[in-house]
Amino acid sequence: MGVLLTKINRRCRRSKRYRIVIVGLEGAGKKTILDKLQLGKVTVKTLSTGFHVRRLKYKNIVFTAWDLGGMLNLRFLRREYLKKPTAIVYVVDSTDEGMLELAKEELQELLRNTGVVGIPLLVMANKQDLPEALPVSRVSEVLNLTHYVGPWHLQPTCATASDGLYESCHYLFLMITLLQKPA
Ligand code: G3D
Ligand code: MG
Repeated sequence: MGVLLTKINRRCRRSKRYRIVIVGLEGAGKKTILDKLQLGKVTVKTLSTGFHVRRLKYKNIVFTAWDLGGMLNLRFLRREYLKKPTAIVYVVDSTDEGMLELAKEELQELLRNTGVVGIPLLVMANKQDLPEALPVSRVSEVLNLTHYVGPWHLQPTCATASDGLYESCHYLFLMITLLQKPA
């Protein structure tokens, strides 16, 4: 992981800052993922609405992690904060199909709000260690990923065991450096 991040950093130092937004419903595993990646100190900001935002800076890559609460009245707020990310990392809990449906709606709303067509999208189908976890093929189906217009990758993960995190970084690296110009 460290070697890969060093490569990303080296690559990014030559260019502008990349802004990666990590989003997902509460409890999907974002904090665990960021903790496992050990990218640096995480700043947690809790808005008056109870909405959590974590900002994490690794050299000139900025990760912003959001908990999406599924609350429609927060959409304006999201639009304000989610301007022009370089890529979106979308973390879902693979164990609950009902929540995945909600996650799909949130993702679609989010992509509309960012106004960025075809932005690289990395979906992490997290909690694959649990027996009730849906297979990635089903996660892909529920999220309707095959209709996504830009480059995307769906990665099965178990954040608590760090499984799939290296692969996630690898695909993110490929998508943001090879397919996307810096913002
Ligand atoms: P969030 O930041 O998206 O809200 P968290 O999610 O990272 O806080 O994770 C929510 C809970 O899910 C945590 O449990 C965390 O340990 C657990 N979790 C995260 N990833 C995985 C995973 O891959 N597998 C399993 N089995 N659990 C996971 P607690 O008990 O601390 O609330
Ligand atoms: Mg949480």
